[in-house]
Amino acid sequence: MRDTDLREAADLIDRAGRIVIFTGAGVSAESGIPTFRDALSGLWEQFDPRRLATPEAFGDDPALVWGWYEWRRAAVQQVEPNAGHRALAVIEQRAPECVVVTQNVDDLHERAGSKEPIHLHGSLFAPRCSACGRPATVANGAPAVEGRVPPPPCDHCGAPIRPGVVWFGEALPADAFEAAVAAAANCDLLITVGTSAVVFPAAEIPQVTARMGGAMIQVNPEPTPLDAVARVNLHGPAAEVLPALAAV
Ligand code: BV8
Ligand code: ZN
Repeated sequence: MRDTDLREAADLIDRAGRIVIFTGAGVSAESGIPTFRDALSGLWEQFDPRRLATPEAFGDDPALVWGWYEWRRAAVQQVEPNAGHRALAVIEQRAPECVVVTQNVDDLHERAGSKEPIHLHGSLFAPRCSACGRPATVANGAPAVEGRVPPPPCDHCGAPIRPGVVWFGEALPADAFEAAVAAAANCDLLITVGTSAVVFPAAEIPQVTARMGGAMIQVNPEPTPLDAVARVNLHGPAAEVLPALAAV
């Protein structure tokens, strides 16, 4: 990552009136939360996350899928936001207007001080009834076992509680997606961090900014389809690049 790129990125941020910060699993990697593409550890190693994160998997084996999400939720509760999350919160606070749009289902942006991030794919902390949709509460702390955990029944109708995330094949929450598209269409600058930009329709968000003439900064150690439309590509890990960017 060249100093000139960092300088150019910092200038784009200083000159921007309206900023969108768009994040994927890579921004949480240095907190110790594996991305979807990293090999899942332990019991889950034998499973493909893209097959587990589906309504079919939950229908076939609710205890396996609920156990996986409970394990992931406990893992998030045991880690801290990293310097990348915190630097993004600083950039957000300095900007005249700024909104965080995340594909992540953890609460690390909130815990780092970001205000009301838009969660395009839901949250590990918003389980709901799989039938009547009523919000359900989750016990704090790690599940008793790492493995299959039968989902609790809904207090109201008795159907199984499900994770409050968007599974493959499910529609994104319309209000969240519409708000994200509007912000991306009207911003001067979109900063994309830690996403492979291959899951749709979320991956449309940075493309909207590019089509509407907004500038784009990308932070990712690997190339992605967004390299072609980013004004500045900062190739490095979020917890190293973002604090350097916020400090320029
Ligand atoms: C929909 C929540 C329609 C759950 C997630 C063919 C068949 C079937 C479906 C499709 C198909 N083709 C397209 C589709 C649609 C499908 C899709 O896009 N599939 C892809 C795989 C091709 N999309 C959907 O199904 C969506 N719904 O289309 O519905 C519809 C419409 C109307 C009515 C009914 C239905 C729903 C998609 C949402 C799925 N849920 N998450 C959960 O978390 O369990 S997606 C999940 O995977 C993540 O949220 C993320 O968005 C995505 C990718 O995960 P990762 O790869 O881990 O993360 P990311 O992409 O962010 O990549 C990690 C990046 O970080 C890498 O680039 C890496 O280099 C970088 N990195 C690593 N370390 C660092 C770093 N960067 C910075 N610093 C570091 N240290
Ligand atoms: Zn119910």
